[in-house]
Amino acid sequence: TPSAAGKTEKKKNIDYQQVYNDIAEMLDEDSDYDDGSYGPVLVRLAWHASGTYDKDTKTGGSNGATMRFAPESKHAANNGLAIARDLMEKIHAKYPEISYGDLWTLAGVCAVQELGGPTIPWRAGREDAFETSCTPDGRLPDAGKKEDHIRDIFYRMGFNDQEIVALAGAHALGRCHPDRSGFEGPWQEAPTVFSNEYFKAISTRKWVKKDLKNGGWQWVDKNNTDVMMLPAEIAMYNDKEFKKYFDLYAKDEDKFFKDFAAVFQKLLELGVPFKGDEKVYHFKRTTE
Ligand code: DDH
Repeated sequence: TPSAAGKTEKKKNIDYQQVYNDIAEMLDEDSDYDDGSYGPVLVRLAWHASGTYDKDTKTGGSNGATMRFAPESKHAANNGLAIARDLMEKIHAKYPEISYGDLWTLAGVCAVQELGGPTIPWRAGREDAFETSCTPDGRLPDAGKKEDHIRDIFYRMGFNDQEIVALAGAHALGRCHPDRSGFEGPWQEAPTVFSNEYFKAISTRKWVKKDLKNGGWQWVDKNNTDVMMLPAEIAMYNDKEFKKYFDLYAKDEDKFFKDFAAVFQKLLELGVPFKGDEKVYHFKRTTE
């Protein structure tokens, strides 16, 4: 059960590295799930919990973890994320003091790092809210729309063009599911490895339109029609301002890792009321 909103928080005594380790252990516990890792869907949970932020009204974001409640849990953009939230309930049962916002963002950090991505600095400080703080539908990007819509959505959070492209590199991970978004397939052939392969794929392959059974369409690689791009992504790639960053990250993985670490931390911290004295964690990978 969610903890009460607004209660004065005592200093919590949680071993966050241990929480990280427990989540890491969970990532590949079911080899039949998708490509064998829960990592990608946990990254998506962290992102959808955070990406509702509106900088003008200072509403939404990972503070509050309002996706626990309807109507936010039922927003079409959040289809399939019950899987990730249910996984996190098991961790929460072991660490009842942790807020859901802290837990979900920590899980996103853990998944990125364990799948080979950069170290993402992380701080605790989110507090659970009630369902009255649920955000309105429509704050997350619509994959069927074009680059102007994507700019509207991410500028509202406070990101610039380069940050938007760096964030999109998370699509190296995971896949689209017909029963969640209506799209189908991974963005490239190694969806459980965090890399700059997404940028290499979008910038070097020949993308052709494919009609889907549900009446929609997506782009597929002419030479491997199992891999895909969303309509919004090719629209972004064809935008001059966005394109230069796609090409930059395709050529320079170190630069992508560095920029992604900074912008993913920024995303996960949007709207979080830090007091300023929080410890900054750099979690150790389980392989370290
Ligand atoms: Fe995404 N994403 N995303 N995405 N996303 C989907 C899956 C995943 C868009 C649309 C979709 C980000 C940005 C965008 C991840 C991370 C991030 C799916 C498929 C759609 C559709 C869902 C499904 O069917 O299961 C669009 C549009 C954008 C945009 O920027 C224009 C960002 C910023 C992130 C991030 O994490 C920083 C991940 C990971 C997945 C794979 C999930 C899975 O289960 O696998």
